[in-house]
Amino acid sequence: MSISRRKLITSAIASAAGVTGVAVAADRLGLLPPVSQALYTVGDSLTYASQRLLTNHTMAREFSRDQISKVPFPNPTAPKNDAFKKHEAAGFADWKLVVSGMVARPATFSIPDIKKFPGSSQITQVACEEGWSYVAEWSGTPLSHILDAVGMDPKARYVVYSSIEKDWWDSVDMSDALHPQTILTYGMNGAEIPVGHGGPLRMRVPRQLGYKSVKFINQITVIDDLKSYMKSLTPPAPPPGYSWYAGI
Ligand SMILES: Nc1nc2c(c(=O)[nH]1)N[C@H]1C(S)=C(S)[C@@H](COP(=O)(O)O)O[C@H]1N2
Ligand SMILES: [Mo]
Repeated sequence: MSISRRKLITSAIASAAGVTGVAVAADRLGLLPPVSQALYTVGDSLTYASQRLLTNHTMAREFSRDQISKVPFPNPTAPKNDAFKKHEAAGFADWKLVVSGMVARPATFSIPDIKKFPGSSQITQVACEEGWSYVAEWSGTPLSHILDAVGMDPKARYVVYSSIEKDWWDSVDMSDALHPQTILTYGMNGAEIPVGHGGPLRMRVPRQLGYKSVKFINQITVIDDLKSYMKSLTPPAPPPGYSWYAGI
């Protein structure tokens, strides 16, 4: 999106509501980021709102095969916990993805189960907030297929996805959860996804920064209220510092 269009929309929302009324107006329209991590200002909220208005249906850039990075950078490598090491030693034969929350039919999927859903591949970039990036081909199944299979409640607003590393989880709104490029990924560059890059199962959210693409996924929870969900966790939420919305 061009900066000038974003500015235009931002100032349109601002002048329509008056600066103090902006947050209220944006919230009514479903355009406020659901969790603010201390540093959110009116400006950040407006950026989120204008991004959302303009980019609901846009696609992340896709690259050609000759642009795939020769040496992608894993950050960090495999989880150090024993549960993960056991799974790795067993070739991930018992890896399970548990899907629950606001769904009609909570379910548990193995990796072969997930591979039965229609597949999708993309050559997209992982861009870390630290400034580095790489391009790889990712294959998996769109998250939307899994959500369809479990009968997601139409009132649900967020999809939380968690890894076997307890402090690594994140969430997206329905614009990203149902987006065709948001895929549960089991393949990378034509092979199984290596452990360093999130094998056996990784969420790829290519329209947002790398940290939203959580690795080693074993749980998906469909919810409508992110704030209370975060409060219900012990410890309450991941450490602040990363903004919830990281659109690129
Ligand atoms: N489970 C888990 N997922 C994670 C991370 C992590 O440490 N643990 N790091 C995140 C960050 S900050 C980035 S930039 C990308 C890096 O992806 P890569 O390891 O394929 O380079 O993974 C994201 N997903
Ligand atoms: Mo990152």
